[in-house]
Amino acid sequence: MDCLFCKIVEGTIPSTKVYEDEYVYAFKDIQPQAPVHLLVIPKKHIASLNEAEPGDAELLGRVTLAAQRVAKEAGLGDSGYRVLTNVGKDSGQVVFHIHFHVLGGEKLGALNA
Ligand code: DGP
Repeated sequence: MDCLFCKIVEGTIPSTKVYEDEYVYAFKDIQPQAPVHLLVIPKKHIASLNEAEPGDAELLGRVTLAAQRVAKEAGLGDSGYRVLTNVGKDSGQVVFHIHFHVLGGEKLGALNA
């Protein structure tokens, strides 16, 4: 499958890893939109939240808790942070392997910016 984030998980495309376990991979976004901008993904290829299925519930829980973990490890636990996933063309999703952005390190702007 020709998927950028699958290649990052495999290591054939380099990334700056901040966390990895059996199910989840997290790394620095290459085009940061905030002082801290991380991406947290399941290693399993799911194109977007639209394609997630009930059987992915535990996996997505793991991804969500990994987002909490990397945010805290980046020092955002007290100041707060934003976790979001873009879904489809109106959201601006450009990489079709589900990913959760973790943004923080400054006062964040309005959600619909
Ligand atoms: P989205 O618009 O939600 O699909 O966000 C995709 C994000 O992926 C965007 O913030 C930039 C980031 N990105 C794209 N290509 C690469 C890459 O090769 N490496 C890393 N680390 N991030 C990437």
